[in-house]
Amino acid sequence: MSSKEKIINGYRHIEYNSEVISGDESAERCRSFYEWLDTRRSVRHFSDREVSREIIENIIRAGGTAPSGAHKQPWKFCAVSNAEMKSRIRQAAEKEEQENYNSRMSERWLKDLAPLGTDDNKEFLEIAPWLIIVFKEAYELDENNEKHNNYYVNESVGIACGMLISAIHNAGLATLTHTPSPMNFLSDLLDRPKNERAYLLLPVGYASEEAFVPDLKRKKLSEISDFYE
Ligand code: IYR
Repeated sequence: MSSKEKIINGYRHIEYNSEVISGDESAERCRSFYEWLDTRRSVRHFSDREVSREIIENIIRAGGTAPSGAHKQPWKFCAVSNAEMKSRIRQAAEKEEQENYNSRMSERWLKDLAPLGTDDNKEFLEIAPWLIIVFKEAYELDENNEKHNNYYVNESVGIACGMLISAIHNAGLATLTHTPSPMNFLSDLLDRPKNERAYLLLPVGYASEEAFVPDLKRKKLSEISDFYE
């Protein structure tokens, strides 16, 4: 519990009590955090083993800690475990993906995807015990039903999804970022309000005992960074 407070622009601010740790401790923590994050992979082979609602709730809470433009928290996480609903989502997603793989995607795109081994079969949408569909809230309505656009919505929701994915990994669970395109069928199937747009679909569950992932390599530090010291 923080004790000190301050009023800024008429609003209460509370003291931020950051943990004070040594440089060595920081170095050790971020090395081991990176090594742990590096074990995460996008998984497409799931077990149907049950995952409790409590686990999903805390994963969503973790996603909801993300920073957002003007603290509008412009996200909604829809968690689906209902088998009938999952099956409807699979059917609609596969319909779009068939179009994508057979005509909408360019030759180059298909070539780039070849190493991942993806196709229009989205069996995982029924096998994984949960689907989390993330919606972004493009705008909010005030008391007079007037629209006000949210700020930096894509950035905010993207960050929240990153935190959600880390929380899923932390729970010993697997996921992948599935983006059936176009995704508006999700708004219809889940009967979402008009200010929400589907952003990302994440199947969540335990990886199946025999799960395979492509043998991909991440870019090296020197390829993903430039330092200006
Ligand atoms: N949405 C399709 C295709 C796809 C596109 C990209 I870019 C990927 O990295 C992976 C798949 C699908 O989910 O199969």
